[in-house]
Amino acid sequence: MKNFCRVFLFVALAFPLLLNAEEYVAIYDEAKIPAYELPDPLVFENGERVVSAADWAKRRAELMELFETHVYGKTVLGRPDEMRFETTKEPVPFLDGKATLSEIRIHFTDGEGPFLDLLLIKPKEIPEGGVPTFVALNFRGNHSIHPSTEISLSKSWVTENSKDRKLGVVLENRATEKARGFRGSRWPVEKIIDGGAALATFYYGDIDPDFHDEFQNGIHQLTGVPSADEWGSIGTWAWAASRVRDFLEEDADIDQNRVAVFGHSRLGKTALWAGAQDERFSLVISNNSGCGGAALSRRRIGERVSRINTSFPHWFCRNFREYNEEEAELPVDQHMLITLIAPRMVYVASAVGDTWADPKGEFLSAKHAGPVYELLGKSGVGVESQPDVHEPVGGTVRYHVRAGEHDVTDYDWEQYLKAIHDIPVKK
Ligand code: GTR
Repeated sequence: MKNFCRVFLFVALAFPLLLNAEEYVAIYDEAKIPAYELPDPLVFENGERVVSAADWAKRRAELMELFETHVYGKTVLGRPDEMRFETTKEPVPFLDGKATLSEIRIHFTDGEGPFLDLLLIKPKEIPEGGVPTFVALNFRGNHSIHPSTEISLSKSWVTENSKDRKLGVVLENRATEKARGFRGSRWPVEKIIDGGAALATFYYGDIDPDFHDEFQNGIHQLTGVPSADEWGSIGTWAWAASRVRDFLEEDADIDQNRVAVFGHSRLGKTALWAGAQDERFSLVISNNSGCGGAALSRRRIGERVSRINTSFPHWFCRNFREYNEEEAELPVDQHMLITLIAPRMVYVASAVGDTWADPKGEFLSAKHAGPVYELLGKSGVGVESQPDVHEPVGGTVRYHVRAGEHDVTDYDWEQYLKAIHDIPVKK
């Protein structure tokens, strides 16, 4: 018996160690970053310098193609001719009457086939010129942002982890009634309404459920399996944000000059890519977006290209895998993604405890986008080094790092509300 116990103990202890042998080891020590040189957004691929706004337009096109080919993949679908908007819930009073809530199903075909459900919450009083609006992607279904039973419970496939099972919010990959509002802490809806903005939110899984099925489900049903330089899931989610933007164009209540796109984490990566491609977003908000988002790939801190492509093989285009251990070979780095948004406003936000996403790398991207903004007569972050916690910086390019973990908090939203009102009015 004693021997059996010994063997049992040995197996129990050794097995996880064996399993961990291949485990990814993240670097957090700045001293371990190999020397790197960032590619210059203001130098053409042929080595010539960008010296004017006209040059920049050409360089921007060059960079866009590089990101399409090597990182996110080409967006293979435009606005489908068959796209139609079905109001599934006419506006009802919400938040004690200070807001209205409505639901719209955006169909991408004239039949059954893929659609997204948009939840639109607007202040009751619409100011002259319309209300600034956040287009925001959510992780767990529209019902997860607020407990109101006015919000339809999503019927789409949703992720299910052990925590969800314990809470009873997801059963066999479907949301339950208990899921209403369970992600409410990330969505201070009342603060947004009191802050004079509207919220247009949708569940990213409506477009492409977030697991790798070799691109069979979601919007891929319309476009087929992508080739190596065509979109992965991030590309599809970004495309969906643009279809929501299409819908908002037809709504007279919306301030068309002040529409932001917002996302957290993988959806922060998505927001940046959506904002880079779609110039109708006049503010682009990346909340804790990390690797493949705002963080510089060449720093290799926390999550690296190799790790993200292994854990999430469906997010980026297949070509991105070529850079798994070869960040220095990338023809771009993530500061250049931010330059694609210029001269429009961009907000990069980090959290001190979110080391996996490399907060300093996120700051440096925002900073190194500065020269392009300056060339176009706008301001960058305006500081040399990462500011202290809760000290937002910048003008057209903004940045803050807050206390706490990988999350979205009221503090973050307070800054985004200020930013959306600061979007310059077009003359
Ligand atoms: C992590 C992933 C990050 C980030 C995050 C999220 O597992 O490594 O890149 O995207 O998920 O989206 O919550």
